Amino acid sequence: MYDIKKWKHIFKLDPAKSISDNDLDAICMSKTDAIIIGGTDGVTEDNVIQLMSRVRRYPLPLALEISNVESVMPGFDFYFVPTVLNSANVKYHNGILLDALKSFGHMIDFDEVVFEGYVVMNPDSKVAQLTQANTNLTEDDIEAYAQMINAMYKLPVMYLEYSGTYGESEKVKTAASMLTDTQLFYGGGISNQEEAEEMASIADTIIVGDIVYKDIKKALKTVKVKESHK
Ligand code: 1GP
Repeated sequence: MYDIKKWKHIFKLDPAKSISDNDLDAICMSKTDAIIIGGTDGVTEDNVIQLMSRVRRYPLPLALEISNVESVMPGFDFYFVPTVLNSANVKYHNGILLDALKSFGHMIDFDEVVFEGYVVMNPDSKVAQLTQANTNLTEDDIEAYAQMINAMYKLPVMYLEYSGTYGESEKVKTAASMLTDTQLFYGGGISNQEEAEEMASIADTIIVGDIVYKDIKKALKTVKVKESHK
């Protein structure tokens, strides 16, 4: 079985965006540790199934990050379930989860489920707007969220989500310094190898998304962090 703790680099592919076969082939053959399929809006059963079947031709771990119950389906190695801790709406803490468990709780294999403690940092991102996240967070706030995730909720993953913008390394360091058991995912705005290196030297795992669709060559270079962080 795959060991998520060893993952340094992940590409996140948005099922609502189109990607050519060539680019997808390059992403899947890039030696990234895993692919996550996930997005904030326009995620449907149809586009998830399509992308899943294309990625499944390659022998690498594939996770679905759940954004709505309608697009969940069998066939993934892992199901990443976000709980947005700085959301002002209980739906994004545990409301969607409650509905999902009521419908599917009896058939879930919990060994495949990874609960992610999300802290959303970019106020202009779709995810911040959708979840009504309070992104105005001080270092003290980040420290407390990290403690909450690591020592109290004891979640396996803390996801510092800067989606669409490159984050403040000091805040990422603050989160990292509080985590003893929880794995730190950093995602947001990584658009070249240098940025990938910087965040990979602080967080356990970096997530690279949008640059795949903007500049595939630069996206592929971010995988080099695996060489410097063996
Ligand atoms: C988004 O954290 C990921 O959920 C990656 O962010 O798309 O900005 O690379 P980008």
